[in-house]
Amino acid sequence: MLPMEFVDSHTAGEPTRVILSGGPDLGSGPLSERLRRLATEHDAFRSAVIHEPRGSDVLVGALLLEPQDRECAAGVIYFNNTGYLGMCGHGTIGLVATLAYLGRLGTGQHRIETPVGTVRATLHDNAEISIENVPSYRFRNRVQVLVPGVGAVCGDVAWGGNWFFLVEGAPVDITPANSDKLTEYAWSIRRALQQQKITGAEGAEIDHIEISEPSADADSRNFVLCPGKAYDRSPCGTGTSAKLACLAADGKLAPGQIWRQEGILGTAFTGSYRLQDSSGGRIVPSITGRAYVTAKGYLLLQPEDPFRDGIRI
Ligand code: PYC
Repeated sequence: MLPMEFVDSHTAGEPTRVILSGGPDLGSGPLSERLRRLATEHDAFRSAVIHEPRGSDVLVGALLLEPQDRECAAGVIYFNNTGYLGMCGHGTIGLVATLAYLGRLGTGQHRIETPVGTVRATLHDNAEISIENVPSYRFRNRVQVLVPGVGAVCGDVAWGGNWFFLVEGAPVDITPANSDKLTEYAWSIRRALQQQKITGAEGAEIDHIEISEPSADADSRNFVLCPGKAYDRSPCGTGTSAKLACLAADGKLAPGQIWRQEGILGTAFTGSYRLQDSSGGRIVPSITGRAYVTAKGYLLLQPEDPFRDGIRI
């Protein structure tokens, strides 16, 4: 494998590693087809980039690709310590900050192709970045799941580019000091959802758990557990989109109204939505945040390295 050129950034505390070159050849088909090829034929690439010793469980990777639609500024596939993400909000903000840092994007609006659809991103003069996410919606309302050792937990199932189970009310305050307890709580909900076969549309696995509580400094504070048991350091772009879809469905947030979503570190995204043209209850969420570039370099994969493809546990 060739050296892989990368840029690291963080968005509201959550890291993104953009692979600029040296990734596998996935052809030039639709992003969903290239994702299928990446997952089935080149999963060692994901593992080498994300797992120790080069990465960590909390890192989200972003493979930069030529878009199929030439109107788009870039194509991208996101991945993490356990697999692949349809879309990633903090990752898209990190991707735009990275491309701006490299001089490949200027201020203004850009389109980015992902495996679950095209998203719009705007780089503002003040370096903030807004993304207009894929259409989002609440799939099921007030679903009860019986969680062993906890009892009945009620939540909504919503799509924000990934599948979320959203619970109002946390068992302990949402602070970094409580991250272990929050992780165990959210993980037990995730397992119970699997066991009780509670899914998203068409049987899709709900692989993100979002716990919210009121906040003094924002409209809400959340803890989001990602598929590989790492928690999102940011307020989670797709999670905030799913939350906006639930608020819209409950009539608690009007189109255009601002929602400030804080994450576990106290960093915040600003969200709002418009109704999708042909509606059916779907909204188009906009999420605004800021990312900072932290590193640039090459990942090297020496053939004789026993951990060339990362340490898979
Ligand atoms: O910001 O959408 C997001 C996200 C998903 C997983 C981690 N971050």
